[in-house]
Amino acid sequence: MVSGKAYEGSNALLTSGRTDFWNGPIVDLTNILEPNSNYVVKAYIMYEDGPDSIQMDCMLEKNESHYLKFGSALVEKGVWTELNGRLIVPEDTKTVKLYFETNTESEKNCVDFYIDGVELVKETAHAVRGDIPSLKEIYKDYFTIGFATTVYEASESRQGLMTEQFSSFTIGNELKPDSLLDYEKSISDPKYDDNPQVTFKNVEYLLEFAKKANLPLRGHTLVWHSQTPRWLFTEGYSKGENAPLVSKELMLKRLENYIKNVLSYLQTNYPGVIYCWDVVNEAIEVGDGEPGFYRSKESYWYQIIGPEFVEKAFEYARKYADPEVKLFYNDYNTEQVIKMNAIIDLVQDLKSKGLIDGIGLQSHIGIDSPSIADIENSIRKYAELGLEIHITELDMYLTDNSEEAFAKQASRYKRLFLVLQHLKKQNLANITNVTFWGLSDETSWLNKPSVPNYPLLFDKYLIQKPAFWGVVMHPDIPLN
Ligand code: 9MR
Repeated sequence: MVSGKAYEGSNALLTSGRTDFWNGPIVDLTNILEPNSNYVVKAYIMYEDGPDSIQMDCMLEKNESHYLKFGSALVEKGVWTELNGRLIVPEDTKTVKLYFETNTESEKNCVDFYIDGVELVKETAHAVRGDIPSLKEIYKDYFTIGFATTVYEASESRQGLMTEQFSSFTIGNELKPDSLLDYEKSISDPKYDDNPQVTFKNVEYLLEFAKKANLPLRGHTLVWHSQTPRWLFTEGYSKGENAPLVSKELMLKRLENYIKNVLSYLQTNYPGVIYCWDVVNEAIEVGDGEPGFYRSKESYWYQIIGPEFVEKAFEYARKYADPEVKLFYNDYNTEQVIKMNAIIDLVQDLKSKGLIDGIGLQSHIGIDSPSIADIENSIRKYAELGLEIHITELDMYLTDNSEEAFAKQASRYKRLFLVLQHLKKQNLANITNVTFWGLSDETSWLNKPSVPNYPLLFDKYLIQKPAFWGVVMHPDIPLN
């Protein structure tokens, strides 16, 4: 142990006098680590003399004779670097020791190095997901089950779970205007002034995945006040902070051409992949105090076109969408009575004009509210309009990861799914899809490094949580 060198505190462990690459401090953990359990090991490593960088490995010595590498990192000279790994202690383990080594056998890389901040944490998750029931199978007679994913979350290692469990999906970000709009091309020629240009480079990977996996896609979203750059609304597509907004007439042309460009590309290149669209998202905001409770403050659509932008968006979507594509209005807090009534008025009008097929209820709910009874009553109300109902962005805000909190979440999910199934079974609401807003807690929009959140069915290792067993209505999950 030396002082004056440390990642944290004032001391670190110095390893010197090494004569081979595998020489390193070793700790006997035979009586500490339990076979078949999962552990996360973390340490910080630093060295001062030698090559510019070296690879360091976390190693396990089992039964005095087997060596298992379970984590590694490239460490740069002079920089404290985190080395971490996950390990499962094999069942036949009699003795187990942990050590760190350098990994450049050929060069007999025997640099001195410092170790600090070592942590060994047992994980409560199971080692493997095991044979679990499939959500899409369980609910196949009632509704399809979806999940949202962004491109970053859809790595190949996660795609197995996605296709085993789900029968539809939504792209979390990459089909939104800020992802599709092509600024350079739009400003490249004045002829595009009423015709915003689009590019699909950010979303191509997910469209290919949808096609390959044969997973129907909910299109999300064409017209929204958020994730839409201001330049779409300004004269000459100017990015100037105070650039003037265009006229209503020009904005309607931009709206029509945007919808046309997006739909025609997708329908030509990925025919049949997108089976429905959230044409307009979140147009109601009671707090803005407008007649009809339209969102005005944050919405350039409303500020330029007025309430008519909603109907126009649906009119254009109907005009350019393939005939079998279903058109939805999507919103959150749909159980709140004033908001619900405003949504019903808006949607009723669209329905009378034949412009809409369904309502999307986002359903970002909490662990206590809204009550399941309020959710049920609101769905019954929306259902009276005779439109399809999708639960489009379901998650359950929960910052407590205690066993009790997870059990409560599981019960609430179970109760909710009992209600959804009942409403469909009894023909009380034509619920045709239920989509979770994300696959795992770790990548949920609610999860922040400073305040972790646990709103979904799978944990960060993609292992099912009690909430999953609630949704599959396992008899061991009580109904509170
Ligand atoms: O999940 C999306 C997140 O990655 C984005 O940062 C966020 C930005 O607004 O949008 C999230 O998705 C939203 C969805 O598009 C509309 N309803 C609310 C969702 C959560 O914010």
